[in-house]
Amino acid sequence: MTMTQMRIGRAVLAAAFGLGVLLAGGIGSAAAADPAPIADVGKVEMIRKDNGLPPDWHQKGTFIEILVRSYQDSNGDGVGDLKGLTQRLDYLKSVGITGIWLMPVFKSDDHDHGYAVANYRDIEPDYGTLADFDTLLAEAHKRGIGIIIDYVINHASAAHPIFESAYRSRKSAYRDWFIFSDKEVPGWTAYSGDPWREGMNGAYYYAVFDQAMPDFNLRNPAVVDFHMNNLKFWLNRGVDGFRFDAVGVLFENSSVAWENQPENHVFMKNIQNLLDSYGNRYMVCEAPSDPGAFSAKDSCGSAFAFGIQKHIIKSVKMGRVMPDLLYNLRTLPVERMGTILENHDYFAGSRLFKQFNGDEKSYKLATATLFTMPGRPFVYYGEEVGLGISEPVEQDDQSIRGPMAWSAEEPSGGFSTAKKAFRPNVENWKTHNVATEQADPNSLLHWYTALAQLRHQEAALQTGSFKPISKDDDPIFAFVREKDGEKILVLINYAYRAATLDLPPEFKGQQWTALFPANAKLAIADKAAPKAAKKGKKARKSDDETPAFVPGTQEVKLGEQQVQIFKLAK
Ligand SMILES: [Ca+2]
Ligand SMILES: [Ca+2]
Repeated sequence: MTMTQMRIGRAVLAAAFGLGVLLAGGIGSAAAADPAPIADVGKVEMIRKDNGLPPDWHQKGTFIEILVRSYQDSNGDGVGDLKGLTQRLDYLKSVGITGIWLMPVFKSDDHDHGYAVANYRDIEPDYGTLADFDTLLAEAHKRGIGIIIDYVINHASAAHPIFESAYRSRKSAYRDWFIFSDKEVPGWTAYSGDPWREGMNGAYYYAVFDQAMPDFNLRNPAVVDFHMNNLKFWLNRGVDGFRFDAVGVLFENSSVAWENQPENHVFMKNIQNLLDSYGNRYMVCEAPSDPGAFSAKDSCGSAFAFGIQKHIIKSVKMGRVMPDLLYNLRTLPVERMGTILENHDYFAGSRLFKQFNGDEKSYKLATATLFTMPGRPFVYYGEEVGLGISEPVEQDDQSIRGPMAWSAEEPSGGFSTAKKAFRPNVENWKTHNVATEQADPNSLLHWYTALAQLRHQEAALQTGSFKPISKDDDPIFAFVREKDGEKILVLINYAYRAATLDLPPEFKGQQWTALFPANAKLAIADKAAPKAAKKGKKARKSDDETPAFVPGTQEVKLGEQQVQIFKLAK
């Protein structure tokens, strides 16, 4: 959730639902009528369903984040849908994808990103039906692909019937589902300013992101049940887990304690327990300001490793291993986390293609880092072909959510047959699309596919330990991943020139076989003596200290921006 998302949420809502009138308190008499039954309230019994995926499937492969609206239109209305996505599952499998994160697919009031949910138990009409969703899930499972769906706990759409009821009457059965105050609440400042919004009849309600997205009162057990029942609704259908939105702001205790509160972790642990009771499910949280804490076992168990993507990209741009990259890999539980290079929010960065100004060699170095370091890699749809920016758009974030480019065919690169899709084609759709890159063995798509498949096949790359050989500011990022006696050596030269790196003594005499590229040769040589070695300086044996020259020690050499991956021969 970002500021631009909030603004578009409000603008679209106000236009579509007359929310401006509602929020200005213009509707006073609506409470008299009996409300219609609300679709997503009520008990759901747990029905366990085996998803047929391998145990710990989510640790073994590569996820892709998909905005259904932008992926594939199946009926020519210019908007992506679930049937269209189902048609592309074979493609995703061919790239080596084993997990999909769907951005919100529930019925929503924003008709854009989907984070203003209007019904937690139905599909966004633009995307199709529950039956379409069930088909997508079954077809994904047939291909060994799991699907996790976005779920918003913190807030509903202001046009959700439960909030409309709560908003209009103090006597509403749902009044205590949200956070109201009968008087002004001074002294609060959140992301978009004062989170207390003026409601009807002198009341105020709490909405941390936007007036059109009121926060739930999660201290009310009925609200907890509401979410638990909705989660069961989807787990019963066979979804493989969830991506939870904005878990940093679930509970608020005061004007200086409204983010990352202890209650948030307890709440998320309860949800983790629910998923555990279904078995073989996976959940990952969005908590940009404290991802390590939310990755703990007593919290979400996994969260996105926000920050690391910037350190990877900066290392590539600077041509050396940034200290922050090594520091984060040392201090965060990255092996539990979801790792990314880009996503649907600008706060995580622009499209990679933009960040690297179309320089594919640099792009490939970042990708190689993502796929070989610990964590669960999450690719953002189109990242694998270098999808660029879509312009013009009304809000920044929409430009990084452009239509997927499948081919160079008019009108919209295979995304839709409509003359005008809901959003402009991305800037580089003619060159950076699936068909064009499938025909080019040096393309980004082939690079991604090879790395995703390598990671899928090597357990040490999935869940192995991580031991860096490089130190801060070295041009080459070198590390060893190890699991069950299998060792993989990763060498990534970030520098725009050939570079060398000292190797620890145990490399002497070891035999490494090439994994990537298949014809890679490990260029290890005895280290040449420095020309002006200080007299009398003793060689040090300990590799904890900066090594001085030791006769017979070795170094490895890589060409400019070269990537090599090896496996220790047995
Ligand atoms: Ca459509
Ligand atoms: Ca909240």
